[in-house]
Amino acid sequence: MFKLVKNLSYLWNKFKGSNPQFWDNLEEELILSNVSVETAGCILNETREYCFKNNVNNFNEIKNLIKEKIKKILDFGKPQKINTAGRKPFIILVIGVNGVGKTSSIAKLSYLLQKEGSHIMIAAADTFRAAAIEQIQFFGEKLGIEVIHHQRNSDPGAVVYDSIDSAVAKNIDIVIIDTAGRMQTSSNLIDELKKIQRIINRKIGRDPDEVLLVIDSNTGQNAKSQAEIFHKALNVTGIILTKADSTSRGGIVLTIKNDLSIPVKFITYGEKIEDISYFDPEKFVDLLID
Ligand SMILES: Nc1nc2c(ncn2[C@@H]2O[C@H](COP(=O)(O)OP(=O)(O)O)[C@@H](O)[C@H]2O)c(=O)[nH]1
Ligand SMILES: [Mg+2]
Repeated sequence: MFKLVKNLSYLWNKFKGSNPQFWDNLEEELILSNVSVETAGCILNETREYCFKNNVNNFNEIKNLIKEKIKKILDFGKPQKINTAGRKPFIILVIGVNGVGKTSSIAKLSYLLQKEGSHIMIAAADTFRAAAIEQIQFFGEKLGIEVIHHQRNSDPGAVVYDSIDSAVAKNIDIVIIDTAGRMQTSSNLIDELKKIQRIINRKIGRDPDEVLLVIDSNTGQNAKSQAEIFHKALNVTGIILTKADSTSRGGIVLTIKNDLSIPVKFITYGEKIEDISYFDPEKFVDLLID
C-alpha cells in the first residue's frame, strides 16, 4: 500500500532536527513519489518556515504538521457518496488510457452501488479493444447486471444511445459506461469520448452526472498530463485510483487534487470484485505518512 515518504523518522534522525538537508531530502522523496514540484512546495514551504522560526525539534510535531498540510490539500472530510437523487438514470462515464483498470473498476463499482441498493446497467462502449465486450459481459453475468452491447468495432455512440433508451424503459437507476482507452491517436479518442458526451446530453438533457477518470497509481508524473488532457475535454468529476495494492507511493493523488482540483472518489486495491472503497482522505494520509 501507499507510502509517500519511505522513512520519515530515519530522515529526521539522520539530519538531526531542523537541518535544511532534512527538508531538501524530504522534498526529493515527495517528488520521487510523484508529487509535482508545485505540490511538494505547497506541502513543505510553510511548514519548513514555521519549523525554522519556532525551532521545532520534535519529530511527532513535525510529522503532524506535514500531515495536516496534506489533509488540507485533500479537502479533508468524510468520503463522498455519489448522490443520484432526482437524476434517473444517473449516468457515469468511465474514461482513461488503456490498461489502467477501467473495465475491472466498472465491475467493482457496479458491485458497490448494487450493494447500496441501486439498479445498475452497463454500456459496453469499448467496441475497440479485442475481448472488451466479453470481459464486461463476464462481470455482468456474475453480478446479475444487464450489459448493453453491439458488435466489435461498432459505433460506441450507438451503444450509449441504446443503453439510455433501455435504462429509461427498464427504470434503471444508474448506467455505467465503459469506454475505449486507445484509438489510432489520442485526439481520436478524445473526439470519440466527446461524441459520447454529446449523445448523453441529447438523450437526458444534461452532461453525464459523473465523468470518472481511471488512473493507475503506478503511473508516474505523467498521470498529471493524462488527467489534464481528459479534464480539459470532458470535465472530469472524479478519479478512480486503481492498483493501490501495488508498491506505488500514492503521491499522484495529491498532485491531481492540488494542481487540477479533481478529487479521488474511489480506490481499488486488488483483482477481486469487492476490492473497492470510497476514497477516505483520513485513512489515506495515515497510510502515506506513519
Ligand atoms: N492488482 C490489481 N490489479 C488491477 C486493479 N485494477 C485493475 N487491475 C488489473 O489491471 C489489468 C487491466 O485492467 P482493465 O480493467 O482491463 O483495464 P482497462 O484497459 O482500463 O479496461 C487487469 O489485469 C486487471 O485485473 C487493482 O486494483 N489491483
Ligand atoms: Mg477495458
